[in-house]
Amino acid sequence: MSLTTPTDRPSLRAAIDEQLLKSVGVPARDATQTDLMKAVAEIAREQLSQRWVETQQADTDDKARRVYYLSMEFLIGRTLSNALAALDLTGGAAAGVNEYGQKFEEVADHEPDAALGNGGLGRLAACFLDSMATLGLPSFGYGIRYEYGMFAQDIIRGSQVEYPDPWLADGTPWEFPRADISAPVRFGGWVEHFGERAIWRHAGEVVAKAYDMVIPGHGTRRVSTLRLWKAVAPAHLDLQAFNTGDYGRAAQVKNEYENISWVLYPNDSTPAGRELRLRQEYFFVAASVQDILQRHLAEHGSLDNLHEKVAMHLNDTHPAIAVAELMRVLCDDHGMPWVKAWEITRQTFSYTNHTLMPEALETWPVSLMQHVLPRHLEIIFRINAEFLELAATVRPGDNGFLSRLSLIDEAGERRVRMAHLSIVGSHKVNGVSALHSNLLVQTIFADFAVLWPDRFTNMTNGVTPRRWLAQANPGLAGLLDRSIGSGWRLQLSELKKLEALREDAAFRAEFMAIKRANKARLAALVERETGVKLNPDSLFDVQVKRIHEYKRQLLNVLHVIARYQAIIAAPEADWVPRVTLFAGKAASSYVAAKSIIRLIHDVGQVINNDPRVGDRLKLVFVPNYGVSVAEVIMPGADLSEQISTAGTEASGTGNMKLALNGALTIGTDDGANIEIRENVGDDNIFIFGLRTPEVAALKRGGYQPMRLCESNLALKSVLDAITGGQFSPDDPGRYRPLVDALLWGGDHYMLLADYQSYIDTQYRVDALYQQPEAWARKAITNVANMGSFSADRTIAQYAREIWGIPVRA
Ligand code: 26V
Repeated sequence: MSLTTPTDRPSLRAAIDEQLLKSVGVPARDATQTDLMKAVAEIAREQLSQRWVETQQADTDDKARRVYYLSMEFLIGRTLSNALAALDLTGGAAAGVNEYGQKFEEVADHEPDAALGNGGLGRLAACFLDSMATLGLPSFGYGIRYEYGMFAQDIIRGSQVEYPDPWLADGTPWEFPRADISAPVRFGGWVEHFGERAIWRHAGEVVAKAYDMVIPGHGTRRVSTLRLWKAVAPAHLDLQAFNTGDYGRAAQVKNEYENISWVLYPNDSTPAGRELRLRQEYFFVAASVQDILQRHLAEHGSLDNLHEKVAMHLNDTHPAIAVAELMRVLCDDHGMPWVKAWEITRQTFSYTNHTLMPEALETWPVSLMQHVLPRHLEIIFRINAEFLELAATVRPGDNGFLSRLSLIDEAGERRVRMAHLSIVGSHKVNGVSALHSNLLVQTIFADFAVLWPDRFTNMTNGVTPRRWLAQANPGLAGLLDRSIGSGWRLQLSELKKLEALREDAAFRAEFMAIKRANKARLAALVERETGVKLNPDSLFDVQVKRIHEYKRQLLNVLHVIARYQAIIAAPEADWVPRVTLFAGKAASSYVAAKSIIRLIHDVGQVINNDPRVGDRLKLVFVPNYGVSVAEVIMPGADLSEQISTAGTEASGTGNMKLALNGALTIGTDDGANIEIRENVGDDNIFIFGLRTPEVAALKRGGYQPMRLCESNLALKSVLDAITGGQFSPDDPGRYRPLVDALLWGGDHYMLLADYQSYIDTQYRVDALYQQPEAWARKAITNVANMGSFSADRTIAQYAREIWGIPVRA
């Protein structure tokens, strides 16, 4: 099957006509762009359905070993273009749409993003599904069918405002409701014991209903399934209240159950919502485990070989309760002896950690767990008792060791440590970059690594080249197809062939012309969204990701202000025109992150409207960052900002998408930046700042940010401009807290320690940009060496080393 974009396919005009009538319900002559989008989607849907049926049939016939990826988040984005590409219908659909006098890109723009995730962890899950399907792995993703996804971000007078994201309001052509697949999920109540046997007398029950999204593989007819659960109140509950005529009460009861799948949790949440979060986690895990066991029993008739046929993967600790749930089902529902059930459970699960940040490590109060999941709490206590007994044999008498390992944190209110449950309940645990995996065993999981050194491993993240190159950057994809063939879509290491073309001046010119066109496309988006006009010949410097102090968007802003002051001081100098572009969302309760967004806008107002600056510097913030916005930004970037404090960014995947699209990285020695450097070579990346051990040493030795400020006049002048109200004349104290956190609050993420190194490096970036041929060579070198950052490589590694599933070469 050809994987190039076909231009010579027969138009799908007739099929679109038919779908407009059959599924959309409008005559062809009245069809809007949205109608056309839906009609084309229906054509793809039908073919996806065929492939899904074939795949399930084949896997059932083979009694295949399957992998189940349990994740609270799947940041899918749009589906149409990806589905058409996988089905080899891209050219035909575009031609068909053209016959209605419409452009395909505009039609496709009417599809809302499925934004069922916060950031990197959720997008990684989506890239992984694409790779699992493409590699043909018998696989399912399991998650929640949130009615409301990631909030939509608007900017009002410089500040973030959040709006709900009712992405399903107009229905979606991409889901297949499976009316016959549902699972009861129980909560609360108490436990009764009869000798060895425990019976959970639950207090409430909700039904999980399955909705499937079909994830097509590329270059194969095989697909993966994303099965999402919706919470529905049990029918008898509705009836009771209805029969008494109390409709208000009926609705209230229904809501109490159905709110479980209403809304995606933003990254940091309020205490009020925490119980609901725990219910969400258990809800989708319990439904998924039932579904998995049912499939297994239908094929094998016994649970004794579960671990031989089933791999369940925990995407962070959010689904960790699955360990206790599987134990409960095996022992309580199927009467399996504890020891045997534990062996099977441990062989079945594996766990990926995605962050070292202490505040993101999940723990649940024992009291809350007692209230919501009393039987699971008992099971966790028993797992813990047996685990600590074993640990005590390794270091007899070392109580510190035992209390650090315990699944229960006994300091203050007793809490269940979900990461500990995940480690104890899994046969493999991995981090997401080489550095991160090393830090895990040296720091937060060091005691576990003493017990089980072989349990810990690394799986460096990757991204799918189908979405992040073929779909997002058709210009570059076309050039690659013409120059090195189309094999890179399935074998990203083919990009290495670009190294030979790097010395070809005509190739470089074409490569940079495509970059220029992508920058113009991005500039058009920026103008539409913000009203600011950008010069596409400027250096486009982008930092796009969640807004968080550890990611140090504020350090980037300090550089922008320093540059602004330098331009004002020497307007005649040979400035490289630069655009600094930000995009990203702040958690709604994260005050400092929201303040950084506002600072970006306030500084942008001043700089963008200062006639002394002109095109030399622009600062823009693209609102409502998400998958679809990223698809426009990644191809239009010259410079990728990856400037987290060393040791804080587990991996980063935006760094990979940007480099794959020909951006050079300016970054710290952190996460996957390190592996990107190893691949592209030191001369093709700008690394600055303290390294992880230096960060740790400086912290130990007594870090004094104020000293750094006092000894650096330019830095002092930048901070003075902020605190003096230059960017907020109406409210000069607005950014006091941000600056105080640096000078007086200990500068937790060490912005000032890295400041001068960062500024110096930015000037090295300018110098390179002034040599367009040298820049082009380095940009091409970056693309050429991104082969190992394909999610296909990552998934093949998981399949072989963790899940034990055979993959083709
Ligand atoms: C924590 C919580 C806490 C409770 C409320 C909801 C919620 C949602 C997410 C998280 C943890 C987020 C962890 C995360 O996204 N880590 C990112 O994972 C990427 C994929 O491995 C990686 O590239 C990024 O470096 C890492 O920050």
